[in-house]
Amino acid sequence: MSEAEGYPGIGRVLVIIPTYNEAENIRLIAERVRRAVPSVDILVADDNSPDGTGAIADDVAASDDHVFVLHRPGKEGLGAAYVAGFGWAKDKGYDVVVEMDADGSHAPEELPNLLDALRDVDVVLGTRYVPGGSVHNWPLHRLALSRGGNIYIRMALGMPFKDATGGYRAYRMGVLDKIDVGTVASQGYSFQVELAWRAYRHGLRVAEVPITFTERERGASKMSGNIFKEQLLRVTGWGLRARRDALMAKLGRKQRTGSTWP
Ligand SMILES: Nc1nc2c(ncn2[C@@H]2O[C@H](COP(=O)(O)OP(=O)(O)O)[C@@H](O)[C@H]2O)c(=O)[nH]1
Ligand SMILES: [Mg+2]
Repeated sequence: MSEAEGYPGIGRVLVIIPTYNEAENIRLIAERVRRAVPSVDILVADDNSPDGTGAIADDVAASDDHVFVLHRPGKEGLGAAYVAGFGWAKDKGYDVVVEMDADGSHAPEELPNLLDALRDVDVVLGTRYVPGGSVHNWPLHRLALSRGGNIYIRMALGMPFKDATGGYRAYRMGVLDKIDVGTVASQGYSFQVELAWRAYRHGLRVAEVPITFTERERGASKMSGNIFKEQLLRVTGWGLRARRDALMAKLGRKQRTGSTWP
């Protein structure tokens, strides 16, 4: 297959990398992605980073016609950057979008594993918490927060995924319309949970593929207490609503069939 047709059996792939103050990382990650899978394109979605990430990304794009930059006016959170990137991908006719962090936590060298798995499904979640997956250089409290968060999500939502908060994923483009991604309200990392939840509720085919997550060596994390709180509140709300809907559906059915409901 020629490079113009994209990744074999998958088509044209756009790797979206959201950035906020990733000046020390953006050049390296773009190079690693291009080396690992030369057929993919990259879109850097930068929120006008004060450290000049956007200008460095422009520089990379100027010397590589597979790299593009979406300049956004200011910091609006990971979710908004991805939604804008998805819209860009749709306009340009890509077949698949990939989410990837800029800080090297998601190894571009593992991207073929995600894309190969996508041949049989609609969404691939890169997963730290299945056999073969791993987390490196995270302090214990961060690991506990992530693992505990995922256990809570499984309990609250009754969805089977082992890693619903991860940010290394591949989606077929058609999926994003099906789950109406433009209406996703989450700002921070609950964006990832919301997309997994919508995919699950729509009965889409979702696969989890093991990944090796390595904490950043350069630059600062944007994780905050508020981001964690947003996730907790939203997940609890979705879980309660799902239970209420299930109950209403059950009661409605009983009413119609004239069973025990008065
Ligand atoms: N465009 C944009 N990118 C963001 C924002 N917040 C985080 N990111 C990017 O999202 C990715 C993950 O963020 P990071 O700080 O590494 O979070 P952590 O890995 O959970 O500690 C990185 O590429 C960040 O630069 C934001 O508000 N806007
Ligand atoms: Mg990170």
